[in-house]
Amino acid sequence: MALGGFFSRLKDGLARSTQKLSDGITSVVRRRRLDDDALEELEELLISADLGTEAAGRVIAAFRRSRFGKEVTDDEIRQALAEEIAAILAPVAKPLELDPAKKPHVVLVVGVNGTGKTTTIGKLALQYRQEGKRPVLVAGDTFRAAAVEQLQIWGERVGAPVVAGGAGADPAGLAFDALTRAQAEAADVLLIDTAGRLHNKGALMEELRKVIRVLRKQDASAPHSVLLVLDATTGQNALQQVRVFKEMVDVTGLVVTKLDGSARGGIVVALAETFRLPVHAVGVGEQATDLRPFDAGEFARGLVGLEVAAGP
Ligand SMILES: Nc1nc2c(ncn2[C@@H]2O[C@H](COP(=O)(O)OP(=O)(O)OP(=O)(O)O)[C@@H](O)[C@H]2O)c(=O)[nH]1
Ligand SMILES: [Mg+2]
Repeated sequence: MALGGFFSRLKDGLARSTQKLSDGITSVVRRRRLDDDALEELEELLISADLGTEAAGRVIAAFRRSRFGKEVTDDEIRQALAEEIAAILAPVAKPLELDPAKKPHVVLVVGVNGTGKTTTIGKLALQYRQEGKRPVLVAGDTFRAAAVEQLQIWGERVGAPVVAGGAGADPAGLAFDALTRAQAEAADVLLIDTAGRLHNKGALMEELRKVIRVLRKQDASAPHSVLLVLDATTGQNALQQVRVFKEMVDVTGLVVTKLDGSARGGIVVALAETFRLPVHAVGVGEQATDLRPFDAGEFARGLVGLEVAAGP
C-alpha cells in the first residue's frame, strides 16, 4: 500500500475520534478570543478526546503562555495544538531497533487478548524479511489451538519458520527450543507470541516470568525487547493495561493497533505523557503491510484534523 494510503487511513481513523475535538475547536474559536473560558473549554475537549488530564493540562499551559488573550483563527489553533501534542509524542517515537550483535535479538510480545499481538508479529516478520533479515516465530500462545494456526499462517505468508508445539504445550519449553534453534541458525530476531489471557492474572504473570527465566538459561540478556501491544479502540483502558503488564514484566516498548478503525488516537498522547515508553509502531489495518513507524508530527496533525503530508 502506498504511504499516501496509510496516512489517509490513519487520518480517517483519527478523524472519527477527533471529530468532536475538531468541531469543538471551531466553536471555541468562533465565539471569542483565547480567554480563560475558551482555554477551559479547549482543555475539556482535549480530555474528552482521550488525551488525559496531564497532557491536556500541559498543552493548555503552553497555550496560556504563548497565546492568552489573542485573537486566533481555527487554523492557528490547530497548528499550535499539533505542535504541542507533537512535542509530547516526539520523545516516544522510536522504532524498535534490533541489536545486530544478538543472534537472535529476542522479542517477547505481550498484551491482553485481541489487541493484535499475533497480527503484529506477522507484520513485523514481513518487515524483517523485506529487509533481508531472518526472523523466527514462536507460537507461545498454546492456550488456544487457533492461535497456533494463526501464527503458522503468518509464517507461511511471510516466509518465516514458526516453532510450535502440540495443544497445551509448555510455552517456556517452546521458547527455549526456539531460541536454541534460532541461535544455531544465527537468525536475526526471535518473535515470541504469548497468550493474552489465562485463567487469571496470576497465571499469566507466572507463565510470562517462566518464559523469561527459561530464555535466560540460554541467553542471560534475553529478552532484549518486551513489546506490549495495545488496542487504541479501548481508550482509557489501555492505560490500565500498561500498569498491569509493567507489574508482570519489564515492558520496553509499545505498539498501538487499530488506529484505522473507530480509533481513539488521543490515547497515544495519554500513554506518552503517563509512561514515556517508546511507541515503536502503529497498526492501521489487518493486512501484512499495515504496520507503520510512529511519526509524532504526522500523528499530531491527524489528531487535530490538519492535513497530513502524503509521506516521504
Ligand atoms: N483494523 C485493524 N485490525 C487489527 C489491527 N491489528 C490487529 N487487528 C485485528 O484484530 C484482531 C485480533 O488480532 P490478533 O493479532 O489475533 O490479536 P491477539 O492479541 O493475538 O489476540 P489473542 O491471541 O486472542 O490474545 C484480528 O482480527 C486482527 O486482524 C489493526 O491495526 N487494525
Ligand atoms: Mg494471538
